Amino acid sequence: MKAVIFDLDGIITDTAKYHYIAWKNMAQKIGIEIDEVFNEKLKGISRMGSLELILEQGGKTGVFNATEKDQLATDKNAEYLELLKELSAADILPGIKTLLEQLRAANYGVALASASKNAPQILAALGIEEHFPVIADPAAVKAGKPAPDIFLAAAAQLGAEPTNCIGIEDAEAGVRAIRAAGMKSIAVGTDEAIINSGADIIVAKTELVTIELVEQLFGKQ
Ligand code: B16
Ligand code: MG
Repeated sequence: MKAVIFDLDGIITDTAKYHYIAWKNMAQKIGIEIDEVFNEKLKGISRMGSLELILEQGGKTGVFNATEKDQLATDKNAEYLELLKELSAADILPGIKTLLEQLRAANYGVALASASKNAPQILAALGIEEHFPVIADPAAVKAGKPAPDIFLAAAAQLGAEPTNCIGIEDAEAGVRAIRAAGMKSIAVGTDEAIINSGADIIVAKTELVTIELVEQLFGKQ
């Protein structure tokens, strides 16, 4: 089976802006300032991994114990979920709904490989959960992106060989994960990290990820 494995944040919808608001507010409460440039580093990184990067940024690594860190992450997630209440089908990034429909019509396997523990709720809010028979569970894999685990888990659940899979990502850590999984990669974005990510195909925007592009990449095998 040939399959396409999607990242969520930055590919299907843009939740990065909500993550940013929630992390910024949490960081401020403990005396740390973060900006949008720093926020790029959090893309694709797990919740606790993101918190550690923020603490490091503020010179506060090791200041909080495990219980306190859990509380900080929980508070951030509560605000994030509050911000997500407004999410609807209008927030699906351009071209993605059409791509999902075309992939289904052409019998491609489709799965989600997101670091987000909120992914099932987000897909439901967008009204596209029916397109994702497989949602790899980030809590069930050993290592987060840039390790290949989440993409390999998605392929295994689909019953697809990694070499028959294309991964689509907007984060450098995500592209590294796809490449480490031995899959073909499509990267979306214009920042330097993405341009230099080594992805097989790099496009500027989600609407440029078409079924023709997917077929072209499979044809290269
Ligand atoms: P949650 P992706 C990632 O999603 C986000 O890019 C990253 O910023 C976030 O920290 C991570 O999900 C965990 O999200 O707190 O909802 O579990 O890009 O892998 O779809
Ligand atoms: Mg992403």
